[in-house]
Amino acid sequence: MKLDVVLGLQWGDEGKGKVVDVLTPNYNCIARFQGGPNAGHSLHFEGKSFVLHTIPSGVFRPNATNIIGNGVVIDPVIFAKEIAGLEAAGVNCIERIRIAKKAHLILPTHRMLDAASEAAKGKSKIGSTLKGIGPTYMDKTGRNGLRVGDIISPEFAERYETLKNKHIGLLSTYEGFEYDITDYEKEWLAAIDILRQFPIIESEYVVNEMLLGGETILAEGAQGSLLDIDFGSYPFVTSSNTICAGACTGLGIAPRSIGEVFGIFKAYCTRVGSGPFPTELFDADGDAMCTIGREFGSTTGRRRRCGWLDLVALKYTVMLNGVSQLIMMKADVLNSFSELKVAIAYRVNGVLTDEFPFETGAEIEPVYRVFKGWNCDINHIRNYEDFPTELKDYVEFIEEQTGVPINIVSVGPDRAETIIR
Ligand code: 2SA
Ligand code: MG
Repeated sequence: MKLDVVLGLQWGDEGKGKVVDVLTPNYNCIARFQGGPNAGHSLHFEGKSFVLHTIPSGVFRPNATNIIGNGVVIDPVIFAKEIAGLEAAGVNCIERIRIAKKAHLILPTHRMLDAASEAAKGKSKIGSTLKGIGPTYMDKTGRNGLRVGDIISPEFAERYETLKNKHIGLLSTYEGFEYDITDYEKEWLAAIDILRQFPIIESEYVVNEMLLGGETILAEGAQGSLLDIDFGSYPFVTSSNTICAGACTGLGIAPRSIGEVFGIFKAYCTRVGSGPFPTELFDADGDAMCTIGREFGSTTGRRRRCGWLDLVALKYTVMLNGVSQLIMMKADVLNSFSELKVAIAYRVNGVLTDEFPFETGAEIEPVYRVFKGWNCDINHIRNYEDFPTELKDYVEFIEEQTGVPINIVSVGPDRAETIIR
């Protein structure tokens, strides 16, 4: 068997949680391969809402195994809170969740380093989620990190102290930065004991054996491709590879084991945090997208910046990921718009281009193609054939531009409001 990948093609919050939930009946295993509690995957069903940060979105399906892969960074406190919430909702977590030994741990001091670094940057801050993601990946690549597999070692306490003290030394170089980790550290140490109760596995063997045995696996991306450490608008990115290639290193599978690549995008764009956003709106249309689409960060509650669909960016991430099927989310948010715009090129410092620019400081002016809006409620529609012509035109234009079919269109937050063509 091959492993399928589902990922976001914009700046995150494309609706990965909902799609994974819709796709999970087809899979024996759902695996996260990068990122950590900076992610917020929202799921709505049976009138209830859940937000997952570290745990894969397959956890609500009784027969699926959920793996937190080696490419993920875990904050035990956030993990334990998520577990408590799920258990309270009747989900048997111990039975359904497996954690990679090689996944790295976010220490309380990593969170402080994230905050100190952001504060020191002032106006040019990244707008990080302050979950300690950057400093944890820095320790991973700097070869200083602590991994989940280390928590069963008798030397764990000593190694924790060593790394913590190193961080305290670093923190003292940030003038005027005050912090106190006492309470969080207590919670953190208690949460390590909760983590220990879970099966801690050599996930690369488990994943490859599953594939050999004919089991189906879906790798679930977090954040979005435009936040990729290599290809996003650096430095306004996250610290992991969010693109499809990240599933290989974040789970230990070979590139030739990748099957379908599901690319998710919203019918418009949002971004939370700093950095370039060429099609961003600062007018009533942007406000309407934010209000109707409830565009607030599911981890931090921050208001998301909103704007028109950007095909320059979308074609770039379709290329980087080798997307084989597109999934369009939140089409219903545009129900009340009489006119829609889609960026088909940019003028970068006055020069026309259809490529995503290197310079984050460049003046980018989008070149728009204007579409007539469908201007009606589409939430109740259950077949593509019944879509208004204007929506079909919108969908088919994106397909033509990207060269990839849009096989799923979401017309509302509920599981049922998902049109599969
Ligand atoms: P970090 O915390 O170091 O990864 O932040 C670096 C940049 O990556 C952005 N980022 C995100 N963007 C969208 N959604 C994310 N998850 C949450 C959500 C975010 C939230 O689902 O809503 O609740 O605010 C996410 N995680 C990281 C971040 O904004 C920085 O621009
Ligand atoms: Mg999110």
